[in-house]
Amino acid sequence: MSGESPRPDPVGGSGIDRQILEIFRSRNGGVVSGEELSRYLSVSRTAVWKHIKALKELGYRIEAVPSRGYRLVFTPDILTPAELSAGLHVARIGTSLICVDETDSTNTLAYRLAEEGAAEGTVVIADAQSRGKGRLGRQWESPAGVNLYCSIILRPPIMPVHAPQLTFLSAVAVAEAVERSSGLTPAIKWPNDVLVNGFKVAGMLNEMSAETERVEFLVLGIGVNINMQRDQFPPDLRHPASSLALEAGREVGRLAFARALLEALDSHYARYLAEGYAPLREAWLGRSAVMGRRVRVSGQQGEMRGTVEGIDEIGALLLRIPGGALERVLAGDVTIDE
Ligand code: BT5
Repeated sequence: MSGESPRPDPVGGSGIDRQILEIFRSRNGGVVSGEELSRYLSVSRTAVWKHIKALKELGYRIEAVPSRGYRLVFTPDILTPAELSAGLHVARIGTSLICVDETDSTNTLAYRLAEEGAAEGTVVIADAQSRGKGRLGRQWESPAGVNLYCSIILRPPIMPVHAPQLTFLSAVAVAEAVERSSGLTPAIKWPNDVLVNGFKVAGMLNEMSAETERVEFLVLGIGVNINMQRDQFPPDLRHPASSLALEAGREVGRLAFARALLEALDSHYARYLAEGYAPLREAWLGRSAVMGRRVRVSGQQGEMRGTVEGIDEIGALLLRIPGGALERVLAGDVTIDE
């Protein structure tokens, strides 16, 4: 497996492998002759054969049909720009896709690319992370081949104080993608854990570069446990955790999930830019697991109990505490009281 350099080919954002896959797809499982491929791609028959061999090594099943050509019979569930962008309907988020086998943290890589000028909507995806980051220096377990680890670069024209509004973008989009790809019913716990049947299946970590008056860029980091198995979870979890596959009782396609996620992020972000925070806040409240519930919040100032009444303009949790006062909580871990 290669390191963290983006791979333009095979099956990167451009190149012959991607074109071969596009031709196969346009035939819907039909046979394509080697001669046709070589003519279309302006390469030799031997070169075509070499590319087909490389695709097979990635897990594509391509049958040779004697004296007629080749046929694509199986596409692996791998996260590559070619597969992700096939049939993806987005205007901004996901128009530039960078997929690597492994990196320390997709957030770190995306942050670096953003500093170097990467465009808004650039998405960084890794099959595995060696030092996946949780909040407050915690670790995010990131085994290869089973989950989604991605980071999205945004450059919204907003003040830094409003940046927390966009933490809700990830949670709402993940919840929609969970529903679309697995049929499960997700709920969001403030600020942005996504739960299924009370188990944490996704976590988000946002990072920002800003001046006093202006956000330079935001990196939305999203980790989703898709097909992770029981024995792959670390032993001492902060919150009981699970994966979509464990909850649904069947494997869930990573590609289908990732496409659904990018489309949901793209449409909610477009709406945020056009209409502001209100629709996003409504969507978040509609899926909230904490709204109206009695909770405990532990943060830097210790523990607080109360009933959740909503979230405010800057994403703070509004908590009605015993005695009747309304507290605004800016950060902390929430536990729902039974
Ligand atoms: C989070 O932190 O939930 C944020 C996780 C963000 C991960 C994504 S992956 C792509 C991007 N690149 C990164 O480097 N990070 C982001 P927090 O609420 O602090 O939860 C972390 C805690 O959850 C850990 O201390 C563990 O107890 C537990 N945990 C670790 N790995 C987990 C997993 N895969 N699933 C569920 N819980 C996990």
